[in-house]
Amino acid sequence: MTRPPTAATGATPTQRSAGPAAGAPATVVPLPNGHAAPIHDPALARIADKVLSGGRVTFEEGMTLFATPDLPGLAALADAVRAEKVGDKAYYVHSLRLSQTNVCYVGCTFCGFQRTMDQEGVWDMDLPDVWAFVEKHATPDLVEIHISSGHHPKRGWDYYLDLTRGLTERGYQVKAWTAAEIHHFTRIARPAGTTAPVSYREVLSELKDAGLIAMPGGGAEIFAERVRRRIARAKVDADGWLDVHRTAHELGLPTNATMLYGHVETLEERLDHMMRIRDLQDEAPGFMSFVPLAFQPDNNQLAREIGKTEFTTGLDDLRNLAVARVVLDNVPHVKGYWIMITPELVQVSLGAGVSDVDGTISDERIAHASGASTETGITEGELIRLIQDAGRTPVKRDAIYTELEVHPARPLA
Ligand code: V47
Repeated sequence: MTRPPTAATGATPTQRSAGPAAGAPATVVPLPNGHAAPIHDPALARIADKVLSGGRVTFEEGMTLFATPDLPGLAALADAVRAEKVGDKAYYVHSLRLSQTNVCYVGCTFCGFQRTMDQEGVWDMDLPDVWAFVEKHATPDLVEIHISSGHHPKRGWDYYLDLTRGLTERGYQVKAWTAAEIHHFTRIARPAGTTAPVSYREVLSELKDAGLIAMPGGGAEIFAERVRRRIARAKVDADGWLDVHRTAHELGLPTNATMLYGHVETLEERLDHMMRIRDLQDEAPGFMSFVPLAFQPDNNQLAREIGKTEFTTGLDDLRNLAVARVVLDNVPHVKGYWIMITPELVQVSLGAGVSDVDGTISDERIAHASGASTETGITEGELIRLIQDAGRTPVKRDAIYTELEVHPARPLA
């Protein structure tokens, strides 16, 4: 990426002076609207020059992004990186969240959603219940069904294939099964009488044949072993998660990557997580979107253990999204997940690196089981309005970012 001279200063990355005069910005970031944003922190300015000249941030520079006191400068840099990828477009999908069960045996400590089979509040849909649920919630515009559920100890492999196939045959794009679930499927898909798990490749190929079009990014949590052992001990490990996504990408199945932040992880561990995703994307491209998930602190063991009752703050959320946008230079989109950080903050984050606002969702269960304060769904009209009012062009997409409809941008007054 070459940074053009800016109207404000005519400066290019290589023309920046060694040190700013008192009060003067160290550098400026060209914005898509033809304006330029000042960067006041010299350490951030050095990184901006590198990034805007097509360079890639190192781990140390990533930590500088997390540490900079110049949040507006960081947001402007992330916005410039975003604009280079998508121009003034911001994406959303008409989606339905399907959580066909909350039965789960994994026991992640951050999760308020999971239940054992005999516990109060449990649900577990057979296939006819799933079809009825979808019929009840489907509108003519529905494109994507995103499945988000638990590791069920009893359901057999055919159930998951039939579920994927049945939804596909009804005309919906199925984005489903986290890497952690794929790992579980390698155990339940093995032929009777055998003990060795089948391979990730076999499981993914069968799901793809049944219609699976994309995979969500769940189950990544935080890759660092120190944290993973504490919050998701029984889940697939980091290498397993990455291996599933590598295999999916090799099979032509696009995926997302999440990161659960705002609990016991350090900023170094957040950055390490992003860097592992960046490395995998270099090696086996296929990630569509990076999705930071802000820890929801109600009704779960982790929140009780660490005495956490407060949600992440808006500035932490924004900084995290902006850092992700700058670090993950090879991932097409950073998603602002309105369910966990509110539609209002997602709208603001459209100026800090975010190019996707997820979807209409309709029936979110996981975040709300842990206290999310947002609605469980949102209308398409509301998503369009929040994008337009941020000065962006709303683009309705499908599960794999095919553009379905481009709405007009509304000029900012
Ligand atoms: O893996 C569970 C997270 C994930 C909590 O790919 C929690 O487009 C915060 O993966 N606080 C499932 N997060 C949801 C998910 C997802 C969501 C939106 C978009 C996409 C995508 C994927 O929810 C789990 C876990 O990391 N989670 N409990 C909690 N208390």
